[in-house]
This record gives sequence, structure tokens and C-alpha cells, in this order.
Amino acid sequence: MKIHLDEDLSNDNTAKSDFCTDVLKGLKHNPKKLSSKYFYDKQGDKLFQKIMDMPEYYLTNCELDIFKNKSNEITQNLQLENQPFDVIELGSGDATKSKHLLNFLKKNSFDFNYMPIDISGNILHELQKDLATEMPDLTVIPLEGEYFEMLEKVSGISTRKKVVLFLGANIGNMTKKEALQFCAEIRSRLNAGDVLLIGFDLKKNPHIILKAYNDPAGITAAFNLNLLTRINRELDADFNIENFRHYQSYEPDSGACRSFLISLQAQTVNICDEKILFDENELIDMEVSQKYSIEEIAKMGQSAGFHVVENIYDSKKWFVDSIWHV
Ligand code: AVJ
Repeated sequence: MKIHLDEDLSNDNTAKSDFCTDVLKGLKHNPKKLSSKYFYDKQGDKLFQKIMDMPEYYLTNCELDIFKNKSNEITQNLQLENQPFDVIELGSGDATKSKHLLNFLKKNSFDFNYMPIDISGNILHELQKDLATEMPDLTVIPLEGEYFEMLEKVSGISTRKKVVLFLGANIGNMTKKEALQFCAEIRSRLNAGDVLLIGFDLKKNPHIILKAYNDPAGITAAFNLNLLTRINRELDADFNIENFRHYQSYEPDSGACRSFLISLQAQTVNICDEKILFDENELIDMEVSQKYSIEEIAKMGQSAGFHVVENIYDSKKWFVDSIWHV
């Protein structure tokens, strides 16, 4: 049985004006900032794919290593017993990693449905097609929309135990404070017995981290600059991409790996019928990719109201999927 529940939650005009409001608000802020959640248009998806294929970008392979080789260990820590459950994945994308766990669970005859949540209806559609051939026995219930809204929706259609996956170190794009709020927000939508499995990139040799985001081929730079191109196209703006340059930093003590764009000259940019002034060398704060220690992860889980049950590492111990129970 396949149920399709996605719906168009926003028409194009409100989406455009929300984007506009957000961009203008960010660029009027001091220091200027743009949200990395807007990186992922069609070209941005392609560039992120290229990033994941770079030898320097170790994160994907580390987490894939965990799901390929430790799905058994993960399963043992989900306290599944004999009850049916829902595997809910926040930001599933093409589910490259989680597929290994889903396969393991199916092979071991667990009774569960898979509910991928993503803001890209396109990606969900592809995933659904893909899973229909690869895992025909799996019931897939795709949910298109914002994480929290879709979590509420799940509670409306199912009362089964929830196993929530939030992979890929996507939590790294939040500041530590935002990340804690986010986890507490998830916690408030879960019940006793539910589980959150969350992927964190760990603090490690700072050279390794910086190289993953400061690649010599300039793919990460293109990924950042692509947001200006997107703003030009979607918000009738006139950024001259050549007048901006990517700068990456990593602070080993705080664990913040940060992307900036530097304005190479004093310039004015028109966006949504407004003028935004840039000084020479003025920065746009583009993205944080926060790295954590195991202690910081444990503290965050507890502060958000979870029991931190287990940490599953890749073979290099560079990445962790942390399992938290309610
Ligand atoms: C998708 C948020 C995990 O921060 O590592 C990769 C995005 N940015 N290179 C990350 C990203 C630059 C990525 N996440």
C-alpha cells in the first residue's frame, strides 16, 4: 500500500515574498547575513552533490560507513521490541544512508513504515519511485513540507512509536543555541518510547575540517556564490558575482566552521526594489557548519530533555550518530 500525502503548502507568490523579506532582512542586519537554507535550488543541489563527491568532504562517507556497517548496532539501540513503528526522516533527500538501515530492518522482519520529510517535492517523488523498485515491501509515506509541521501531521495519522532520523550533520547549520532549541522542539513533539537518531560532525584535526570546506577546486565557493545568482534570478537583483569572494574559517575551540562572502569593492546592489550598500571588504555571513565534542552532544541531548543512550561512530571516529530516547 502506498499513500501519497504531499500537498502544496505555499503558492509561488507568497514563497517569493517570503524569500524577499528574508533576504532583505538579512542584508540589512549588521553584520550582513544570508540563510544557507536557500543554497539548495537546482544548481545548488548539483553543487552540493559535487561537494559530497570531493575527496576532502569526509562527512558523507563517514556517515555512510556507519549505516553500511553498524545498522545492526543502531537497531539494537532503538528499543524496538515487538511493537510496530514509523521511521521518520527529517530532510531525507535521496536517503542514500538511511536505505541501509531500512534494508536491515526489513530483512529482520520489523513492522514499520517509512515517512521521509523534505521541502523538495521533487526529491520525494524520485525517492518514492526509487524505493518502489529497490524495496517493494516497504510502505513509504512521503511528507512534503517543514519538519515540525510534518511531525504534527504524522501524529495526526499514526500513533505508533516514532524513530526520527536527522542525519548528515544538518544540525551543524544551526548555531549551538539554535540547535538546542531545535532538539527541544522535536522533543516536545515526541512521546515516551520515541527515539531521535541525530548525526553530528565531530571536532577533529582543524586542518581536516578546514580543507573539507575550503577546497582548492572552489566548489564550496561556487556553492556560496550560487545563492547570489539565485537571488538575481528570483528577486530581480543585480549582484555582480565577480565582486564577491568566498572566505572560510574554522575556530577549533568553538567548533564553528564558517563561510563568508567578501565584497571586493564598495558597491550597491538592487534587490526587490531596494538598494543595499556594501563597503569594501564588508562580509556576508553565509553558513555555519558547527562541529561538536562528544561531551557537548551529551549535554545538548540532556538539556533538550532526552536520555542519551548510545553514540555510533564511523571507523575513523570523525562522525557520530547519537541515539537519544524520550
Ligand atoms: C549539508 C549542512 C551537512 O555544513 O557540512 C557542505 C553543507 N556547506 N559544504 C555542511 C555544506 C558547505 C553541509 N550540510
